[in-house]
Amino acid sequence: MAPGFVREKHIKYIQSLDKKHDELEYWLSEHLRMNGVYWGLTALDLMGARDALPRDEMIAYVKSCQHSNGGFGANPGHDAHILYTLSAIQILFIQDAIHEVDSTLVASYVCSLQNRETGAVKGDLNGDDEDTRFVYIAFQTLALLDRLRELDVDLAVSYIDACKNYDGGYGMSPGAESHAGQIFVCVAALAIADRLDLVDRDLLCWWLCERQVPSGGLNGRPEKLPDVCYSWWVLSALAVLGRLDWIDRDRLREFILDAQDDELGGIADRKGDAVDVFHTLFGIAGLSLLGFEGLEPVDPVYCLPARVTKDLHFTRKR
Ligand code: GRG
Ligand code: ZN
Repeated sequence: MAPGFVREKHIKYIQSLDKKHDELEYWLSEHLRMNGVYWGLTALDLMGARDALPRDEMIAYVKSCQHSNGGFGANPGHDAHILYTLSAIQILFIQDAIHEVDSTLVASYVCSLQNRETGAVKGDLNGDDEDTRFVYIAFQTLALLDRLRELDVDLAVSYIDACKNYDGGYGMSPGAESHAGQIFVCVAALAIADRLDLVDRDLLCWWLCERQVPSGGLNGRPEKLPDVCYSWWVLSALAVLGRLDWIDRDRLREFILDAQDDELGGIADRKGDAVDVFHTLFGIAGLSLLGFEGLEPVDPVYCLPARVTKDLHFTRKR
């Protein structure tokens, strides 16, 4: 029998992450700090505890990571990348502080990463790695800034469509294998663009619900181990496509609760492993999608508290 949800311990665990400056783990995660703040803040907000981290300090930290080209790094002095730029804008959005940054500059950074021939988006100005993750990130960042029209959305949608596979799933680039993480980003991007008509809904949802294994957990591809973060990548896509009831909710809930550290807080990828803030967010967000009592509703497209995105859904249609 899985333990109950240890809300207070999860809150303390997330609060403790910023106080571990003398521990190796803190410095090893330095390159992910902006993502970490988004994961921690969103998890707290879904537990109704957004104020457990200091708001003004957080906003000042986010601003200190912005470059003159408009993009954000993971930490002050780190190179700008679209991954951290989304997390920065998500943090400001949750904190109702978007006006603290120059959104024209941020949007121009994001749009400069799009390949205007194929519609694909790269991760930063120096690299040439294109990935459906970055298309979703560009869509979400611009939607939060109300500047989606500045990107060639139709071309980006055609790139996503070119990444669709015979099994109904999506990969990171045309011809790449279907993977639940990539399916989440493609489905959510198509939702933002109001182009879910391009999804082969029954075929894809069949592939997604097949991800549930006998332990109740979900894996990201056939034959792989179940992992709590797929409670987000798989479940959110099923939620967007209206097929949440195609998985066994009770068994998945038990799998997530079992992966908690019920003494010190936090959630791991699976029972017995070390906890981290990434799996803590996706475990909590998965429980929220399952309608778990006491959690705030999460938006399956934006992975943000539904409270802060409710008006975006009226502006999504172009
Ligand atoms: C706002 C929620 C949100 C996300 C931002 C970065 C990003 C956009 C999305 C990431 C989507 C993705 C590819 C998730 C998968 C992450 C993951 C668990 C990768 C592991 O893949 P493998 O192949 O592991 O190493 P498996 O589970 O297949 O063994
Ligand atoms: Zn994982």
